[in-house]
Amino acid sequence: IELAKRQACHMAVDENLPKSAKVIGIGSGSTVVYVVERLLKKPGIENVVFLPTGFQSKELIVSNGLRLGDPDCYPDVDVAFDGADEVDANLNCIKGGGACLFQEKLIAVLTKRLVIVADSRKNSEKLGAYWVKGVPIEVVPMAYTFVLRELKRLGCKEPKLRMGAPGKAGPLVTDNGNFIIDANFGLIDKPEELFKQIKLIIGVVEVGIFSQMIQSAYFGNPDGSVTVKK
Ligand code: DER
Repeated sequence: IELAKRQACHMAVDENLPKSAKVIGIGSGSTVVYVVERLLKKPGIENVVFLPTGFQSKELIVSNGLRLGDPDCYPDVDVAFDGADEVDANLNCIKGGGACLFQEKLIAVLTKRLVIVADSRKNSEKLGAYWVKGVPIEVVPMAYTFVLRELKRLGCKEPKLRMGAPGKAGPLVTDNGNFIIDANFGLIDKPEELFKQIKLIIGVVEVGIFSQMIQSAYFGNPDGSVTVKK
């Protein structure tokens, strides 16, 4: 799987890094590490500013000696590379498996081009087919009970508050100080519509459905080949 991820990331960088790139967004998760690995080999990369999508992403930038920026100072991103939990036939994505979906979506709306990198497990026809943990939803802590109730009203049988990792009693807390609810809606025929319905629930900060935001997706296959969706 790691070789597959690496192949996908190297091709994604080689095919999508504009020569004039000044600001690059770096996503979260285990796959995007190989994007940074490739970028480090590009001449002039020391002059590029990198925007993170969360604490882990920031650490990845800083630990590789790359220049760190933030959206306040660098609101125009030339290209962003990020992982995903599932990508359907129309380049809609479920994101948020790593609980970084809010900052990921902020970078997604700031960038001219958003490129997804993943292994073949994420390459799907319809959202919900592979990623069965549910749509990740970032919520304001004091509203989570209300949001759980509204998600049931929308048809989710058992929305779940995401609990912290072992050694952390209580729910996971995001980089922004919020909770995550995972809501399984089964196969998602109309991602854009579901996104809008969830987003309107009071207390919802952001929804891990990225609809019509991705320009291309690179999937590493076990045989070392790469499938590209555009
Ligand atoms: O949370 C996210 O959307 C991340 O991009 C993440 O889920 C991708 O993780 P992976 O690259 O480790 O599969």
